[in-house]
Amino acid sequence: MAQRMSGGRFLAEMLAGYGVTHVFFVEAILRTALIEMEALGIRRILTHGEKAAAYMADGYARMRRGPGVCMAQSVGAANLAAGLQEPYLGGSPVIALTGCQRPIARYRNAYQEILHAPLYGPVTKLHAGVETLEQLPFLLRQAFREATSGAPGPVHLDMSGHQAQVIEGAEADLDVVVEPAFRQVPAHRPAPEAGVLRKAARLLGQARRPVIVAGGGVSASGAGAEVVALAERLSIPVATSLNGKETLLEAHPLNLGVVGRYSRWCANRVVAEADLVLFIGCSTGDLVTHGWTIPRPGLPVIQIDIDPSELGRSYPGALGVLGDATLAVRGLQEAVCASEAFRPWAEHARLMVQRWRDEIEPLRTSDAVPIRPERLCRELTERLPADAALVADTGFAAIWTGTMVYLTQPGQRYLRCAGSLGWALPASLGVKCAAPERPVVCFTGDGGFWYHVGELETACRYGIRTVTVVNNNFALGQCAGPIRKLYAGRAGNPDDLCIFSRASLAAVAREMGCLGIRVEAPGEIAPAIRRALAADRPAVVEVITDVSSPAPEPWSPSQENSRKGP
Ligand SMILES: Cc1ncc(C[n+]2csc(CCOP(=O)(O)OP(=O)(O)O)c2C)c(N)n1
Repeated sequence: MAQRMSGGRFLAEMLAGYGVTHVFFVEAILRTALIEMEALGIRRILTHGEKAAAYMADGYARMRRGPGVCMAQSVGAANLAAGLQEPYLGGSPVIALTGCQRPIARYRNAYQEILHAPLYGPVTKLHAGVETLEQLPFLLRQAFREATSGAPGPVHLDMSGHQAQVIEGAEADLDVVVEPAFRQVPAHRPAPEAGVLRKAARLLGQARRPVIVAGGGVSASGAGAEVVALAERLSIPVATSLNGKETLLEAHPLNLGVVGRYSRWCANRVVAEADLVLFIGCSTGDLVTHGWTIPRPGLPVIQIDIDPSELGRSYPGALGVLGDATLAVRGLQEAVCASEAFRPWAEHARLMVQRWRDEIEPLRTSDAVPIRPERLCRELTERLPADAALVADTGFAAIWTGTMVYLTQPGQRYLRCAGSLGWALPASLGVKCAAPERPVVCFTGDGGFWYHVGELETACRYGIRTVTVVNNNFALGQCAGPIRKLYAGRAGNPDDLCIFSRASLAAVAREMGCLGIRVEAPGEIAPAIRRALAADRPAVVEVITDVSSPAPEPWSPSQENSRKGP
């Protein structure tokens, strides 16, 4: 039944109806809607920048596997759009709401406004203008629908009035109709065609050295158990993308680890040796395939994906299985015959992983000062609670955590930056908002930490108790090596391009109200992490490491050093 209500009330009721518990924003936007939201129990998280608000909504969305909402007024729209690049690349259902000048003000030097469409086009699945309140019900539902359906991603609604006041201030007879399917990802679970599954089973049966590469689509679908069951049934080794790391536990004998450019050499070698690769919910971009060399072009490939446009994208001729990963893998399991044929191959792969483990063990147990990042990863592995979410920044932070922090418990989650340095700190706040009962640990370099350091004040203000572990080498570590190499023999100062001051990040954090601990010796890491996890406020553990401890280069089929710069 339609009811007379304001746009602000309608928006608040719809968000509550779709299960949104937090919104992330910078003033001044949708003020009356925010007041209505308070009455409905939605928490309003006021941030220190629109990009951070987008990252928080992104972390929130990835953790919940459901929509996250961020908002900005017109002049903040460009900052907010910048923050949508990350959820766009990460396939995260973020809904961005902005204000824009009324049509009569546009193209007349309207105060504080440029065109929004060109900013949002490349980073959203849907960008729509809301000129009248009557449009809002349709466009808001469409926003939830598009964000959560198929391959999830950000959407944007540009609402009339630079603070969206035209929409929220208007009144109309409105029905609060919520479509529950779009409260979470996946909104739908399309089943693959039986004939295609039979073909895939046949191809798999003809292989001698198959490998599974599991991506973020496995997590999004909740298909981890199905992937492990299929792998176990046939003894197929499993590599993952960084986003797919949650798929199986570290100790699983079929787990090869992360493959691609940010990877373990053992995973790269085994996937390169495979004679068939089964990608499951994996984007086949250059990061996971190490520049499309692993697997090599032309190798038989089967690809399971919910997005038809991904099937064959980088491996033309791939057998495409369109559908939800859980249903597709279950269907494939039913279509294959259990077999021992791949056992020797799986054993070969396991030994390769064991060799990698033996090789890095001395670094994981190193007592060196400055601390080795590998030792930090081991300490973090051992302290990570069974239900923790680990949120990792990009660059070395992704390599260290992706390859050397082990997930040992089925309840642990791993959420990693798709590539935007500085994402992890604000994203971890969003993750904690989505799962307040879980311990949330952010892992970042100091370069990443500095981006949004002010959000620690936000965390303190709202009591968002995250633990931030900073691998502090006082430098853009991933860049320092290549920059110094480029300078070799040339006069000048490479440090200008990549070295920071030795400011104490723990002290900066303390000033904002956090628990801040600086750690300089390996034996201090465990007690510091324990204290941080038990703290009654957000905590920062600053671990001093050495910029001359770079993360390992990826193994290439050509054995050439083919790592691209960050
Ligand atoms: C928005 C953005 N700008 C620049 C980069 C390039 N980049 C990748 S890693 C990196 C250095 C990271 O330094 P830090 O966070 O201190 O971590 P470390 O490498 O020292 O572990 C840079 C500048 C990026 N990925 N994203």
